[in-house]
Amino acid sequence: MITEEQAFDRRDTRLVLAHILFAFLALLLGGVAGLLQGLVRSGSITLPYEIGYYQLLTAHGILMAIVFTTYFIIGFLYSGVARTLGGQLLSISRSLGWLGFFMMTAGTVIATILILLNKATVLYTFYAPMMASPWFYVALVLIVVGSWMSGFGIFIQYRYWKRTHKAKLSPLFSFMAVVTMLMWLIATLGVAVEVLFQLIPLSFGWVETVNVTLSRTLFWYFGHPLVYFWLLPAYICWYVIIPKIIGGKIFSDALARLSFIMLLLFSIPVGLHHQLMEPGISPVWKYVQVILTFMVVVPSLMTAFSLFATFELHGRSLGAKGLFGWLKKLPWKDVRFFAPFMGMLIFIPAGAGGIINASDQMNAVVHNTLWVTGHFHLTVATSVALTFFGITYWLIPAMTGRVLTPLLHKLGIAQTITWLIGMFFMSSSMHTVGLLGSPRRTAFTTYQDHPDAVLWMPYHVVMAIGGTILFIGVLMIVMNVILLLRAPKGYTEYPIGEVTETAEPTPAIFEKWSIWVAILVVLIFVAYTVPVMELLNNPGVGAKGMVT
Ligand code: HAS
Ligand code: CU
Repeated sequence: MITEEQAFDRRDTRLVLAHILFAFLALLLGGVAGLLQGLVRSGSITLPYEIGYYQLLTAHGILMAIVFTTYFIIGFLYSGVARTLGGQLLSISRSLGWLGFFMMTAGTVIATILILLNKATVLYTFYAPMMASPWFYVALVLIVVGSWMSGFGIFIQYRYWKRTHKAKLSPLFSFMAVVTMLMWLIATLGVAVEVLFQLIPLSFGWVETVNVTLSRTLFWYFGHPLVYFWLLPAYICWYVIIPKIIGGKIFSDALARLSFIMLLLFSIPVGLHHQLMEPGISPVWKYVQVILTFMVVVPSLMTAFSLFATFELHGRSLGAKGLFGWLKKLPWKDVRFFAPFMGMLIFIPAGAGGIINASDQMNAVVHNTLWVTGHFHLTVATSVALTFFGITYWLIPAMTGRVLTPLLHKLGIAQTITWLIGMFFMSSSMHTVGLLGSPRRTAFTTYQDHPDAVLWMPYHVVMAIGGTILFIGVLMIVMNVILLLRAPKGYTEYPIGEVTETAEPTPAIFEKWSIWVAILVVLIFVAYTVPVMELLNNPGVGAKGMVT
């Protein structure tokens, strides 16, 4: 039976579904680009109609890493905020959600058209002095400002709930949603400055040259927290949703909030770990930011600890014996668990790879090689993507009043396994060939049959095989989404976990936002003031923009 309280307001359903379905459309288009570029890179095909490799690579990066993720995240956060903060969205929050949706969609459509016209072949990092059509940057502004609107909608709903529930602890999901959007807001300021004050003036021809290192520093001030913007919603699923799905409890509310606060504080002042190999930034500041990078690893280790605790406590309550007996008690046939769990499992080697990247000496080995591409296909394209897929299996039915059938569970598990196999081939060959020196962001070439390049070729072929399997995985998830929309009518629960009874109460300080934002601002100033001053005072010879 569907009770009033369980069913979603239809207007909220529409908003959430619009975001989720748009995300999967982007995944499909981005997947086509990914397939083609894997085949080109391995020398298996050449592209027709003068389509360029880098054009595809730009489309793939923007559609997957920016569009798929951002739409999915906003849809998911809105659903959970509606569910946990009063059962439905305030009309102002809903309106801001739609405003954000339309702004982001306008931006996405313009950006995609320009990429297809080969007027924005600058990859998803749009490094200067490469120069796209100015309208591409305007489109990016629309996407970013649109996402802010959705963020404001979430903040307003949260503040209203806090006002009307004096002295009560906010629900964990909503707290985490606020942290995610707050981090996003503060992080995107960097890229906004880069785009508004450097790239738009350059591409419109208002200025002659651009300070390249400064633009990259502003980009990575945003670019690292960007990866946590993808990760935190997956963590929300792992902390809040998964315990409920397995029938267990959240290990500790306070630990979960502390880890999110630490992620908020340490995600931003670390961007220089993407610029360790760059001249023009003094090593002292790289060192400071590497230390902070190792700080941001701590909350992920806490997350791993907390998840193990949830799984083990649950398993033991069902009578599991021995060190790993609890593993047998987990619901392996439930795709809502299986897909995100595989994401967690992969996050162990993925995170280890990140720690390697962040270590200066080792970064010298892996920087700008396919190793890094392997790293982010494990992190965002496996840990995060599989978690988002896992969410989709209950989110769409819960929002639309349908049920997840046993057949869909099986199809979902098959999709997850396909993804894992494809990623195994693709990512492990990327990691290996990266160590052998094969560069990233490069189209097919034999380097005049240089012996090193000859060594790389078989790995590039394996990458293409993995990429092809992954493309089948994309088609499978898109098919599953369509089947979910047509699943039989019925009631599906929105799984929100409860905390173990024995956990310590959560200190109220976690919701003293002014304190955390103040500490964050101090950290940002400590980490960035001197390096940015150095870059401003020593712009060297500014570079002229160039169209690739
Ligand atoms: Fe990264 C480059 C460092 C995490 C994404 N990263 C990238 C790029 C992307 C990306 C997209 O320091 C390329 C950007 C570009 O285009 O140039 N990364 C790190 C570090 C971490 C890290 C230290 N990255 C991520 C995440 C991403 C992501 C998350 C996306 C979602 N990364 C770097 C560096 C570079 C970089 C350098 C620049 C490289 C270069 O030279 O260009 C850390 O946050 C990782 C911490 C994670 C852990 C793992 C915890 C494990 C958990 C799972 C528990 C499992 C359970 C299941 C419970 C410590 C929580 C167990 C069950 C059993 C049965 C065992
Ligand atoms: Cu980073």
